[in-house]
Amino acid sequence: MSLNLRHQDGCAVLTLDRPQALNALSFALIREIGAALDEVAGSDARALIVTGAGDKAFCAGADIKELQDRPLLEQKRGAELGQAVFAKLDRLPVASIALLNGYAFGGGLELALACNFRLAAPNAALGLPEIKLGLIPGYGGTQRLPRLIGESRALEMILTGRAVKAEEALRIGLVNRLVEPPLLDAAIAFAHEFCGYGRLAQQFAREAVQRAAAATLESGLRIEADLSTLAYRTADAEEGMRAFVEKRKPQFRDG
Ligand code: DAK
Repeated sequence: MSLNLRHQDGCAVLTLDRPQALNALSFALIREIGAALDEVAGSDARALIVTGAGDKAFCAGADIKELQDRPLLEQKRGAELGQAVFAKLDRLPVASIALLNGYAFGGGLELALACNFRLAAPNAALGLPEIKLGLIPGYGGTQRLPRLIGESRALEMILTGRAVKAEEALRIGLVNRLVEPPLLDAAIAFAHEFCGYGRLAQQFAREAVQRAAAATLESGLRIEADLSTLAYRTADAEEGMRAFVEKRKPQFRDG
């Protein structure tokens, strides 16, 4: 196994564990990530944190040694596998946080982009260096990066392969926050900012926001009207509003 899944303080913590290869994504590791995400989906975790073993890298990208000399059809299947596994993060019942503890390059950054949030350690460096190998991103980078930081900035990163350090990543909206060691504690504290609210309301909110990218404003507003009405029908909403009126802390039960 090149992956480690454990639970801590209500969070599932998924650690890419190939530090000798800077946690590079072999196809076997991508499959393991897929299986682990299924496990997280079925667990009672309230958030997912994805990080890399060691203090040097979150993930240095696709395993370049493995990528060489493969038939085109196999390459296409590989891209589809990576895309499908990373897309599982969109459908996960809980929000996901990429804890970038060093290099986040190529497929590693694409994995982080598929998470809902990104936290950057002081030594984080984020980039899509595929162009330097004669390649272009294949695990969602050309689609998710422009949605996050805009077309022009995304193209600059993709065409130059330039790595962006933590401060710049924060400034351009590529990461949500900078975090200091102990990094996992910082990520768990971030998760706890939303973990205590009802899971259903969080799922509806994530779905409404995720669908904004593909929808016209008109159809997006309809989706929001439907999902906000559905949220209103939950026991958690009833409890939340009653607790406000009774001036007490709500007890959400995910119902
Ligand atoms: N793959 C395999 N091994 C890697 C690796 C990688 N991506 N990155 C690092 N390593 C290995 C190194 O080979 C070295 O192993 P040994 O030589 O000791 O056996 C070990 O990790 C330590 O690395 P370095 O000695 O290079 O460490 P440094 O601190 O000097 O440099 C670095 C760190 C991150 C700057 C450097 O390692 C580096 O530039 N790494 C490569 C970054 C990169 O180019 N990543 C891949 C981008 S391409 C697809 C289409 C496209 C893609 C995928 C699929 N399909 C159509 C299926 C593209 C994906 C990408 O991610």
